[in-house]
Amino acid sequence: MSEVVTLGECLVALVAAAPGSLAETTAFERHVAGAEANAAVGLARLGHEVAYIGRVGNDGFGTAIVRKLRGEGVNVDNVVVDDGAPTGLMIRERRALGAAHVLYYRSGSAGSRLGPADVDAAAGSFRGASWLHVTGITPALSPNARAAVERAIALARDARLTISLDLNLRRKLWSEAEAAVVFRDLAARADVVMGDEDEAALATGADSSDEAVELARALLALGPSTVIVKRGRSGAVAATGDTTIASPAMAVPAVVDPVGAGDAFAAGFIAAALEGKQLDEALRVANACGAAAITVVGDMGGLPDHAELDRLLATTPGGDTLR
Ligand code: KDG
Repeated sequence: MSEVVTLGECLVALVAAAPGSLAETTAFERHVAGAEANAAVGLARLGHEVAYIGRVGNDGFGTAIVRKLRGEGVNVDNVVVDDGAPTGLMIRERRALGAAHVLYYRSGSAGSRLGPADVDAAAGSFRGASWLHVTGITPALSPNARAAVERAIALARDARLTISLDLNLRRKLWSEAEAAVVFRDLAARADVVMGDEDEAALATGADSSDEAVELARALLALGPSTVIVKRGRSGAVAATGDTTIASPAMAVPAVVDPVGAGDAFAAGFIAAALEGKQLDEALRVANACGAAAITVVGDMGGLPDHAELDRLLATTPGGDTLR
């Protein structure tokens, strides 16, 4: 039986083997990626049972994804191998300076064909689980993928699961105006909402230059009971009820690959919450997982297990209650 259920599109990421522009890159490493799959693997490494719902193509990349997730201990009973579409692909530069370009080859992919019937077929996974994790990427993929997220939230509500939403705005997939409507709608039905300052501002209509505490308060007003505003190198701010907590980021000597930090953060937060940790401690765990993720190339390579997490936590300070 799984504690956590998640769903989304798991992709193959071809990541440049060395920093530089895509135009000059000739060698790529093949990684498995996808926000929810990253979070699933992060949770599995921390000892939690996770069920992943999704679709892959009937091709070598799809096989690689299923083998990777299964090998990490994620339950893949509800990953459908779709004969009608290829596995989605993304290609990523690595940059020593500035933002790295990402190309998506995922329009019409197997993962984007996820639908409510796939979630219904996995209904058994919701019974006995404690947590559903969704992101703002899946509803951007297609109307049926958005309906799958809606269906998962409905099943989770019926089964009294805690629902977390990581906003994860992807401007290549939809417009900010489209995303804002869906973010607000999903946030109203989630218990925990997390996002960076831009995403929080988009969802709430606030200004992204507002203080993180104000952004957190604005997110809370959308309906969730706990919210987290992620601030990269400045750590994270969480709010629940009248309490607001700031937690510093863990210092990382060199950022090797920043992609996947948010998913590692989500995995750490959910794991800590499932283990009964208080909000300040859950933030500390989440920040440590996010830091670990960016020290390794690829989204999943740096996700820590419990032993590594404990070593990292031994070196990090706690957070401050702001009010
Ligand atoms: O959070 C990391 C993800 O961005 C990456 O793995 C791919 O899911 C992905 C996306 O849509 O960008």
